[in-house]
Amino acid sequence: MMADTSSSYGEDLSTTGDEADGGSMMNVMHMMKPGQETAMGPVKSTEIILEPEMLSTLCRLSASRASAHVSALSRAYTTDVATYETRVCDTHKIDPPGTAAELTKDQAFEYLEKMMTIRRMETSAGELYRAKKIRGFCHLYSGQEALCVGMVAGLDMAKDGITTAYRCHGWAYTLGTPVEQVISELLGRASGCSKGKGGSMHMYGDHFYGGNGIVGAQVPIAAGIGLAYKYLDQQGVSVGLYGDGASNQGQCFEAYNIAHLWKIPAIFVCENNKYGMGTSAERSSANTKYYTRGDYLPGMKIDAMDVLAVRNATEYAREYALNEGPIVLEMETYRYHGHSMSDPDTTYREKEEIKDMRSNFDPILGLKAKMIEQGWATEAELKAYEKNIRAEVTKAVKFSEAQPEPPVSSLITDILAGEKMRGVRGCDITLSYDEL
Ligand SMILES: Cc1ncc(C[n+]2csc(CCOP(=O)(O)OP(=O)(O)O)c2C)c(N)n1
Ligand SMILES: [Mg+2]
Repeated sequence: MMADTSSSYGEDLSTTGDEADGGSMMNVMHMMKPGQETAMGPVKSTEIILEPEMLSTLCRLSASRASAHVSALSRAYTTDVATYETRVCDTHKIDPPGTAAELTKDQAFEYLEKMMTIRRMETSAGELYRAKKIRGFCHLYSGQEALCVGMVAGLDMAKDGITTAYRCHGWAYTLGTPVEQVISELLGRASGCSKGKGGSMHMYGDHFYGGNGIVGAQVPIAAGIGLAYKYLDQQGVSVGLYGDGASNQGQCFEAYNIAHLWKIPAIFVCENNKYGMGTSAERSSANTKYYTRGDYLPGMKIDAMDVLAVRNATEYAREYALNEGPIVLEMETYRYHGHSMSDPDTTYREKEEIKDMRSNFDPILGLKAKMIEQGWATEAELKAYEKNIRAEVTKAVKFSEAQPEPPVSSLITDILAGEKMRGVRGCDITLSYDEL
């Protein structure tokens, strides 16, 4: 582990500019040390050198875009940044990504805020369920937060798409749905992200294709979205997430097959949280090396309790999927609660196991420790930070509880996108709600 304690902080280099010009500029820009020889003579103090190739690249850009790039890049080199070693990925038919992961102070706070918000949001959802205010299904994501936060950090969400299963609250939030819309949806309120008609398992958003209740069904959907990206030459990657239990569904293998044949830019992600309902991975899967299950597809196993490992592997996989085609990622994670709220969670795993995971592998505690180690915050400051997040989530719950339920007339809307509904059996769609 090494730390570079530069005096101020700014943006993440990898998010500045588009790939076409910003990306190539990165290759010719160096941090030069005092005394180091350059074509322009020895460097007098630590400074950023723009090499001729980079200067000409900048000239090709419009003046305003060029200056935006320069200021962003310059700021990035005065960022508080630390480098951490992540766990080496086990791999199948592909070289592993590097283990060094950079973390800026800004990124650390961003990831922490997101993970803490999800944790608190899920705790509140559990309380609302126990109070019988949330009805039906409710699958919590506590313990798995580093997965959605790390993956979204490693993707380009202006271009990429995500499809997941029913354990989707954290994904909806990370992909831009405000907490109050997630909670409203769980409570079945009109202010919910699916207008109160989807509930826990059916949340959608920009570049977010659910929220799917049928185990495994999200995998071919993701392959189809990837095919659309390729067909339309959109340079996007489609991510399809499924569980260790879902991984044994035949449709996963059908999706792998067609994705490989057609070189679809897809990342198939097995969220191995060790259980499918009350059945352990060992009892449900003949081969628990989920990253090898794509056979002819390359695969990697990632420590998904570490947000940096997830982000790094995602960046690497995205590049691969765009250029070569599909890849399988096994994200090794853990769920803290039962499968759903109706799962007593006492018959198939030991309390000690959950306790051990919570104390020794928790993604939030792991990131907090790094931030304290770097001197970016004290324990007390992070406690106060968490208290604020808790207050925000409580506000969102209060807001949601005060919202109305969707009107009964909304039962016959939003059935087909962009098209008039052609008729519902047993119901005359030409009648207004009052006439029904
Ligand atoms: C096709 C189908 N079969 C069975 C179910 C019932 N079911 C819901 S969740 C689940 C277990 C899935 O476990 P896993 O894929 O590991 O996901 P996790 O709940 O651990 O996130 C099952 C069997 C379903 N929803 N759809
Ligand atoms: Mg599972």
